[in-house]
Amino acid sequence: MGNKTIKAQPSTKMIDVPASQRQHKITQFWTDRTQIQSAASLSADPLTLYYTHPAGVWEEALPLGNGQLGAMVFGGVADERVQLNESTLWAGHPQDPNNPKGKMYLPRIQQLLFEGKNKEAIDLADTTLMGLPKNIKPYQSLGELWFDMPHLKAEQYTRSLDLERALQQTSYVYNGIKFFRESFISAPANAMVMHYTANKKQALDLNFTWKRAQDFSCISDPNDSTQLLLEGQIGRSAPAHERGTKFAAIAKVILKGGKLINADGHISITGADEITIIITAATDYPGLKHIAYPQTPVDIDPLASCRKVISSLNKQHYQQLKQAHIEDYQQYFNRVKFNLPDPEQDKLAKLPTDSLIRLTKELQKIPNTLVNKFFQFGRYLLISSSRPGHMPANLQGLWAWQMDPPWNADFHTNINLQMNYWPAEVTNLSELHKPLFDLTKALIPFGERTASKLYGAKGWVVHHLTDAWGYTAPADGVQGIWPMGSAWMAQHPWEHYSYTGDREFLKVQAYPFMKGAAEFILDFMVKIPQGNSFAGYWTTNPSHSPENSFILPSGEVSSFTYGATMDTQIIRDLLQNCVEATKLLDCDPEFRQRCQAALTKLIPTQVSKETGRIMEWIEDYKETEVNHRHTSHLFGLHPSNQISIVNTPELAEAAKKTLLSRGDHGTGWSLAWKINMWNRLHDGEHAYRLLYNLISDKTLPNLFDNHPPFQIDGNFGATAAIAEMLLQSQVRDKNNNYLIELLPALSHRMDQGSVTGLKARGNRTVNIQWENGKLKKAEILPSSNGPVCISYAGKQIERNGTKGIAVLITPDMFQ
Ligand code: FUC
Repeated sequence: MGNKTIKAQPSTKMIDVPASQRQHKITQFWTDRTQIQSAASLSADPLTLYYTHPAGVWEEALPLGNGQLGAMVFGGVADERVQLNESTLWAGHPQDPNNPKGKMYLPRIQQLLFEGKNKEAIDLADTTLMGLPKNIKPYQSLGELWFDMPHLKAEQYTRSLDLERALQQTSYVYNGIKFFRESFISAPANAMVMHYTANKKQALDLNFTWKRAQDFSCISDPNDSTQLLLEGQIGRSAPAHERGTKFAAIAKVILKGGKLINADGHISITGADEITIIITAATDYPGLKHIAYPQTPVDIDPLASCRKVISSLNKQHYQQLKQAHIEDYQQYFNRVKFNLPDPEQDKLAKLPTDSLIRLTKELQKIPNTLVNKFFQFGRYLLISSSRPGHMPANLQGLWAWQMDPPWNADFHTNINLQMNYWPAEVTNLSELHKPLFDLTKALIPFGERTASKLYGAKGWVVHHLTDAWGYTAPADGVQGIWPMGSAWMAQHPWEHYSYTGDREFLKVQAYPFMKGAAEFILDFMVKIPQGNSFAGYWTTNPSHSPENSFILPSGEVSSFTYGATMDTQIIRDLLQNCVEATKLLDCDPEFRQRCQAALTKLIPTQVSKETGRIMEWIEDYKETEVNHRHTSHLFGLHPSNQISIVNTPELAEAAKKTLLSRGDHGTGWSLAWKINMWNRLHDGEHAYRLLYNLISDKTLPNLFDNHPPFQIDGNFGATAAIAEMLLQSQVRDKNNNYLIELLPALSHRMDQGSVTGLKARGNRTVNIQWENGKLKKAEILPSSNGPVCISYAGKQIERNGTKGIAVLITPDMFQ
């Protein structure tokens, strides 16, 4: 313990350690050696995930998080594994990946596409528009804590995740002694806390160490024998210019009774009554506010940041830390209560969560108790992965165990990142939307450089993905030339304003983001030449309907084109929102006129004469994959509101045909999107069928969405969809007031229930109760005086709302 020579290494500022202490790589297959002999009888807590055995693989472990730190707890007995993340631990650095040839060759590429010479256009675009480099670097796991205890047999085992208090618990009996472990990640403490107890004194023996796959050291802290340090730097053995983010973590032990030995990067505890382990982590990532190209060197010492956190917590007792964590978490979680009563609640609530998922298939319906859990789990994940001041939720929220997670666990902006935030407003977690706006703000200078260098355009652009370092150029392959990411991202601050009515936010953040995105679009769009369909209209060129391809009349397969339907729908949404924002803020009349003029030049959403479906491209091409996972050309149905059964019934009918032909299967997120779309068509039965497919087929044992592999967007998209089965507010009435639609897409499978605390646009809080598939009662709490317009079962009513006084709604009002 602490008897090694420690000297500072000037180049990396990290503690130098002998090779023996660096041997904690995750190389061997992990398994818990314990034989589980019996499971505990489970308490019937409806909002808890239960299991009767430890996680065998990561996808069975249970997530904890506070927006900065994340952990996956396996619940092992003899061998426990806790995999950790820090949300800023990204490989890479800011760069200028914009292809210098872009602007020069753009007109030629556009001409080739207008002439139908797609193949030539692809070849030219591949060498002149693609980012240099065209791939981004990944988000990485921070490291893992591996524990062992001498308990090779366990009885009455259970592990759980309590969604109401954000606590993970593991308990079992060994040798007649009951052992109990509880963990959480606290936002106020900025730390994970693990607490070990037993119902007998001196019963706790525990060893643990830090592990990682690469680029790290595990060190017994020379300054504090109760601490084990993890230190590293991405690519630390690479040449200096290739080294990346530095990181550090501390695991600190606080003992009641017992002895502790800390040596060679291992802590061993014997005979303790109680063990508390406090874990914190930090990196030298400068923060979204400070990324810039070229990057100014940062001087952040991650280990010093960790030491500061630990010393600030030193004096707090476990119960105090726990209490503060629960209070902080519940300020968000408790805002919405949702209950679908389950006639078999007593029986089903006692089933482990993985069995409940399996039962779904057997029953051919989702047990209500599982719908309740699944809905609140989505909210739990957003509270745990997206907190103001931290990074937005990435493709895996903030949980990833690999050094190279699927799709780099990046921010995909052609559906996935946006989907992560669909539940933020309607499920009353509005503040948690803010990390997305911080990312947006950070991207603007990078996106302006890309707009100018590639397209000679003003404003800012983002293509189909981005990272923590402001990557805005086209990435991956030619399918990455999709300059619509910024325009879609700009929908989110507008939605935040629509729900909250926060004018200051509209003025200071939303509108500047939207205006910049629209300025790019207005410069980027070109006039369609004579000889082509819609000659004289304005359109995007080049363009893609994300990731789908089509067959040209010549038989050639392509995905590259001009004027894909989705582009026009995104642009219409953005320009209309900009027009409205300039009116609300009484500003920029000239810009408003430009937007209005452009709106009259946009190609209308077209219906195929042949199939009756919404056309995905400007020509009625046949798609190569009828069941393609993206339903991009229905952006107008959801998340936009250009297609609705009230205002555009013919388009709604065409959208329905489109959804039917796309089918009822797909990746997790694809299903979640389609559920939202069926909701907008007020088809609760179809929406429920897809929710069933999602939960029975695309949900992992820990309730994570299974793309496959795990991708978190499906959780978020489905949570938003369950809320929109009960409440929608995107449609306006004739006076431009948001219409509060009660129970617009209720399936007979959910024919009884209640929800409180959902949000409708215009900052209204909505509580609804229903019985036998019909509205029983609703309360709408307005945040300002004025008309409140409500629709139910196809009928509309209007009431005068008074700020802070609930408007009571009963079904007889709609007769
Ligand atoms: C989009 C999808 C894929 C995947 C990836 C991260 O490109 O088409 O299915 O979700 O994002």
